[in-house]
Amino acid sequence: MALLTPQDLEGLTKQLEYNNNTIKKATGMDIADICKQIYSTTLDGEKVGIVPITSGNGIISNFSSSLLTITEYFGLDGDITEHPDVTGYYEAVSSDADIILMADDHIFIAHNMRNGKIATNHVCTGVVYAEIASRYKYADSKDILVIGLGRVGYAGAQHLVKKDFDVYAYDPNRETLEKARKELGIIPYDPEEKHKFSMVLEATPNPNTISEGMVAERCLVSTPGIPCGLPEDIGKKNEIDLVMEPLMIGVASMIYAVM
Ligand code: NAD
Ligand code: 2YH
Repeated sequence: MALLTPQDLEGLTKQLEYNNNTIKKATGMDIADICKQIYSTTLDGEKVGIVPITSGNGIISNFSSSLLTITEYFGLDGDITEHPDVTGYYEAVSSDADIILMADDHIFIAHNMRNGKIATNHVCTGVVYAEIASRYKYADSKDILVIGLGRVGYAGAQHLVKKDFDVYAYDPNRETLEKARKELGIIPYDPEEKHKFSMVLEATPNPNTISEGMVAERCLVSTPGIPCGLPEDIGKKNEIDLVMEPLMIGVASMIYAVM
């Protein structure tokens, strides 16, 4: 599983503001409005306990501070615990945190201590990036392409199927693709096909996953994938609207999900 690096998280607020502008232009809504629509919830200054976790590859130097920036950006009262791990968890619960955020190498969770709701980053990221793609103002049909059906892409594809979109999907892993066809009813997509999409959700850990034959003249690529799957020249040539940000959009989705 790909781990975030400190470099990914540099200039996070700028990245969020830039993406929020793109999202507004492309969908008419900002990220908070989109999250409110998905989960039918609102935020009200909740207290968020952020617990650094040392297991596996250990602490990412600016991960907890990035989560603090995000909670504050959305008007919440964030606090990083003094200690990591179980001691930090105890600290957060004892200091009456409403929501706890913590991540090891495998899973990143938000847990609402008041209502018991728990959400994972991979599902919430897939859902919110899918929702952004699905709200593209200039879409020419209900056809939408999902590239990559791993933990994030599968959740995104599932969300789009539930929303009644015509979901085409591609993953080089045949078993993964077949599983999504059987379980979700996605339409398997062959990258050699001449089918251009105006809405694309890309969720792979690889670059250059998007080729010219996949994207329409006016197109929104919504991608949490790191690195970005859209080659720069294709993006520029086709004036593609690109939403891509390494942490904040997914975390916003997690927080709204547990309210
Ligand atoms: P995963 O390993 O579970 O799934 C990745 C999938 O992509 C696999 O099924 C793989 O077969 C497929 N794939 C690889 N190359 C492909 C290609 N060329 N075309 C189509 N599919 C291809 O990974 P994941 O947990 O779903 O995460 C996906 C990406 O999203 C990673 O880069 C991860 O770091 C990133 N991520 C970003 C955020 C964020 O907030 N921006 C949050 C979570 C995950
Ligand atoms: O980056 C990760 C994993 N890829 C899981 C996230 C799912 N998208 N985890 C972050 C690890 C943080 C570290 N333990 C810390 O600093 O607390």
